[in-house]
Amino acid sequence: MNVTQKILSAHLLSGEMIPGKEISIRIDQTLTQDSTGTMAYLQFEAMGISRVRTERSVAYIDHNTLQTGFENADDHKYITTVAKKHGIWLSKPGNGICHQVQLERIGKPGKTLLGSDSHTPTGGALGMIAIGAGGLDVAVAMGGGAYYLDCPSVVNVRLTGKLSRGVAAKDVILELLRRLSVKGGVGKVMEYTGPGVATLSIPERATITNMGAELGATTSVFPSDEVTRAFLKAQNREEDYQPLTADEDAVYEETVEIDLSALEPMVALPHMPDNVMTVKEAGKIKVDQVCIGSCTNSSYQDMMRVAAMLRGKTVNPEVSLVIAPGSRQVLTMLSQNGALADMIQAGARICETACGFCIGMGQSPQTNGVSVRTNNRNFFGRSGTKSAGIYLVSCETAAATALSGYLSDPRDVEADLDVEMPETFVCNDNMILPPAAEAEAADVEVVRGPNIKPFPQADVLADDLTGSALLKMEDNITTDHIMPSGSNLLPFRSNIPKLSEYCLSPVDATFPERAKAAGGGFLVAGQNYGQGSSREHAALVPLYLKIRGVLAKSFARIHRANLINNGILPLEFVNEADYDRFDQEDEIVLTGIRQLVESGAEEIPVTNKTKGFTATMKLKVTDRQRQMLLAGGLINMIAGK
Ligand code: MIC
Ligand code: SF4
Repeated sequence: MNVTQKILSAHLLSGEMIPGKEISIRIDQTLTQDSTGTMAYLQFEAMGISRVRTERSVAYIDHNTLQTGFENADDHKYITTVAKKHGIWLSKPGNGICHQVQLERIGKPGKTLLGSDSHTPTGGALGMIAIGAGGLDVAVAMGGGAYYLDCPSVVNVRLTGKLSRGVAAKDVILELLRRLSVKGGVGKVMEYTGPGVATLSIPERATITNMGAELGATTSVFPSDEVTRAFLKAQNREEDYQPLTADEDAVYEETVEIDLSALEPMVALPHMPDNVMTVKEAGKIKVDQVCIGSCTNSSYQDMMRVAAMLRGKTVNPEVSLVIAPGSRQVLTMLSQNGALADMIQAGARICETACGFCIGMGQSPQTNGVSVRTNNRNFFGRSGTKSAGIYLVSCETAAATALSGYLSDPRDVEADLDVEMPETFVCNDNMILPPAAEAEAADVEVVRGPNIKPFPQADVLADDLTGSALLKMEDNITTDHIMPSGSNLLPFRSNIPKLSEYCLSPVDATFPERAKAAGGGFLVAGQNYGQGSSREHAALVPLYLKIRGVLAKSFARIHRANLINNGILPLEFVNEADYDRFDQEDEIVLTGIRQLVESGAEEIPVTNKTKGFTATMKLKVTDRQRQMLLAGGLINMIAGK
């Protein structure tokens, strides 16, 4: 067996391990973060389970930390109290980005982790099967319920050679994105093998597994080896180590070969993470801002390389350099060893250890600005400035760029980039609060400020559905299009009515008004609809606007599950050419849809009344998902049972 099969089969609760077939697995650990967590906990409460049944569940507060009004603080208070009551550990704001802290302090080889954040696969660096999902699926897992997924096919990403000086782990994943695209990993686990694996540290592996999310992959995983042991030992938890490698005769569905020695510094150009070329090919681009941090590139090793490059130099006068170390552990160590002073002296602006600029919480670039960043997503508008162009690079390329003022190849900068992994990290978990003991949980009061609003629930599926095509969209619509974030909107993640005023506004600002006036309808989209974030809000808000179904060429994995969990029909064009025959405002009818879903029909006739034709759409769902659609979503289904 390969590593993926070993972990999945050890956790298998139902189904057969045949790629494409539904399986369900037991979840050992969960994580939530604040921007998806409030909804996940409201849903967890609605299920009426008093205490989590996982080995370890952690609630992180790392996304909304600007606290520009009472809303963020309300969310923090709610999460803190609800976690304490129900057996969940709480990582306080300031302790770090969820994926970085989970890697340092919580993750364990061989375990399963489900997180309400699409970059949960970061944990794959430790040899875990770590999957991102919607808040509702995570709530179910916290309650001890199974997690259902399509059994993935496993891709062998065989690494040979060794990265050369100035070429980073980020360049490995950018190269994969260049080759495979943002749809290339759908339905797959990217499993790393080969002699190159041993040359990569755990944080380097984590950069790769983290950004595997951008391939659309179910997750990514590395073996657990001596490098893993050394990392866990340095984190003062060697007892969590367990070796885990693929068998000699392990079988994979596909193989991709990467020679690490042959790689060069890469860059993803606006506005897609797969719009990749080498830094040299991109040429001399003048830059206004450089941001270093995010869950992709904010480890101690990353930061030490940046500090080495900045030491004794000054950032280009026309560049604003922002650095956000990923965790309090990293920040503490940088402040103790002087590296932080090197950064500050070079002219860097140091930000809180949080998601920050990556999710548009501050540091929006100037009009038409060029911003070079180390995060994983450069989707249109995500930075908070619609006219800005975001370029994704490694920490080394970012530091070289900050110094020169132009997109620059780090191999041209003189600095000692050989940063050894420390033998011991500073381990202090005093910002991870334990939950109340079971006997005392009843006395914990859950505090709900005025920003905490109930979540919408779907109705049972009607016999027929009618409505107009409220919006027609292109390929690769992201969750940042469907439900934008940033400092204006992230404070309202617990307030669906307020968020609904901005739904799909980056595509068409008139959409929310029109949807409300029409009393709901349908959406039409191209390939890979809903790629990106796990935010369930991208389904909850359309549900609130009474969207009954999405007609698309294809869907991204997490978003598709979120739609079904919330009772919205995901329908795929059987004949892609039919997409061209639908226009915005066409009247759509799904006659006898309830009966069709009940009967297990996989082909759904969708009538376009305006144009006078009927297209066949695919409803590719399992029996369990059919029950969910009929009941009006997962919570209704559970309540009905
Ligand atoms: C993101 O990177 O888009 C986020 C913000 O972390 C999201 C979660 C969210 O929308 O709150 C994710 O990746 O799932
Ligand atoms: Fe936070 Fe950005 Fe990572 Fe999402 S991608 S978890 S916003 S740092």
